[in-house]
Amino acid sequence: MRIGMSTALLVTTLACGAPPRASETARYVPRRRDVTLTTVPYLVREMTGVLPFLKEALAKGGVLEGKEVYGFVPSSVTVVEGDTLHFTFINPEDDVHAFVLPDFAVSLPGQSVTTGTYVARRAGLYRFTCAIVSHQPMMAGDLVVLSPAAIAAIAASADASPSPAR
Ligand SMILES: [Cu+2]
Repeated sequence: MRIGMSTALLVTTLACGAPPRASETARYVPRRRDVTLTTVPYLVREMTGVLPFLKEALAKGGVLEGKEVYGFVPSSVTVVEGDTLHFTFINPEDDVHAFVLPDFAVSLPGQSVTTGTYVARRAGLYRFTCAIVSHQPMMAGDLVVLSPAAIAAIAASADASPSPAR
């Protein structure tokens, strides 16, 4: 949902605004972004006592056979090209997870806090996933790396908005 709203805003802004001038795109200075992601169990074996339907769902022939549903919270992260992300990964329970981007991977042992640094070098939409096969494809999210030009267009659009009536 958050991605959809951000994308809609970006598309609307880009469609309505004039192209950013070179001086505007040069204004963005990449910065440090502190991002904390927590691995969260949603539909897992330990919850069969609370959610009785899970026993059948997780059993052989069930809709979650061989799988468990975990998520990353938050499941989307938005930054700007050139930013340096300082990740803190919190894995509060005993299953091992991993955080994997196309060019970055961190193992997340159970009951641990793990840190990692990543530079968002190119604008784009990147999927992050957990490397544990039984957690795929559900345990995933999106890293949105905006271009400096997109940031300039959004800022220009905000500047051009009429002031609220008094
Ligand atoms: Cu996982």
